[in-house]
Amino acid sequence: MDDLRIDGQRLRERFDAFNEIGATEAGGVDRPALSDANREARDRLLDWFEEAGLSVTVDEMGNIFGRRDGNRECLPPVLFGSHVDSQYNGGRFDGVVGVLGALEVVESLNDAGRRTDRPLEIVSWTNEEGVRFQPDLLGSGVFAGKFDTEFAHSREDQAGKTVEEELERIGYKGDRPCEPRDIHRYFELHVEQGPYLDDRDLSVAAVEGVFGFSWLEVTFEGKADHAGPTPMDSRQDALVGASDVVAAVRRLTATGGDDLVGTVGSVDVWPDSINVIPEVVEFTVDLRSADDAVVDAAVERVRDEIEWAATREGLDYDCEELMRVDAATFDDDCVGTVLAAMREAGYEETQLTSGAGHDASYLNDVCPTAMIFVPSVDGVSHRESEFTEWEDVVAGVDVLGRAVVKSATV
Ligand code: HGY
Ligand code: MN
Ligand code: MN
Repeated sequence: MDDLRIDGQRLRERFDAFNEIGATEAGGVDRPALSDANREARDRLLDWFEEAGLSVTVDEMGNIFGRRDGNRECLPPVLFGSHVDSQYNGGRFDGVVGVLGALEVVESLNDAGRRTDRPLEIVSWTNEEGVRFQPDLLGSGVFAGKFDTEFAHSREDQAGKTVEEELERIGYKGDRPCEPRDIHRYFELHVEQGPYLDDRDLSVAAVEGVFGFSWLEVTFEGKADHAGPTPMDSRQDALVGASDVVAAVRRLTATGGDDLVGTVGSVDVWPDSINVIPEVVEFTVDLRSADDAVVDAAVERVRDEIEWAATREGLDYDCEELMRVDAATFDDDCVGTVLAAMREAGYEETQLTSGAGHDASYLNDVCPTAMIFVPSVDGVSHRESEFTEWEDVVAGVDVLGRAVVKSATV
């Protein structure tokens, strides 16, 4: 890889131009999956992929692939990339570093006039975040055979729009089937989104696996009534039930397993009026651990807490599991290739497990997979102030390029 130079300036200009799309006042981005901003971002990627000489295909889930021929076209490709859909008020680095970093590796190979033995494919996955359409990791999930296309296309946002309608509306419902195919290896560069690397002043790490997680959607139904005359002992207050479960999730994570984390991130109250007892409350629970048994036990415990809270307050309830992705342990050889690339580039060999979910979790069921992390300053992510020092981004892309070239050399 020594004859390859990552052009940090070119990458920085591209990164800044890309993040003008859907930019928010506070310096973040608002590019939820299949939104107009997401379409504009996709259009920009297609232009850049084509300018870099890649042959571009879009599959029926809107996943975008850019292929660079190898000397031995008959061999399965090395695939690398990430996602460009964002949280509603998300950071500029989450996902984008992996897609534009992959493009920069291709540009650096073009600059060096170098063709790898294996073909290369870079990818931008649809709906990684799962904020507008659940479940998350939808595009990579169909690619890995976790969901069928019909299910994925039918998923609706809060306005009742389906994934299929929105793919058609923005012009990204491709013809290519979205299904597992022969891939040699998958690599994903991503910001860590936690404090580990930043606390240790490290620039890059190999990722050896990803937490498993469950998303629950809970509905409590009580009775709306007047906030004044209704006696306290005759109320059926859906928000009291929900609050009990929110507190239980926090308590549970203190004892359920040393790496267990739990979050209630979204709550809707109806009728949401200052002087009406809440009748319906819908909320979500996100439970994660590197150990699937810990996640399973936590889900069972939360289901019990929901039932107990409903009984105490006289509520009806429903609890649906929106998604369950198993913990992923990446392929030793693949992780070893990343560590060798780090060694070659002069970085201290560090590896860690990701608490954030990634498309790589599903690719891990298709082919040998590994990830590369670069630090998030103060561990911040899924917030507009998300930041990674530029020299760390370039370090990550350098390691990505070395790992990809090693894997693409026969
Ligand atoms: O939820 C996650 O960890 C990812 O950002 N979709
Ligand atoms: Mn991400
Ligand atoms: Mn994210």
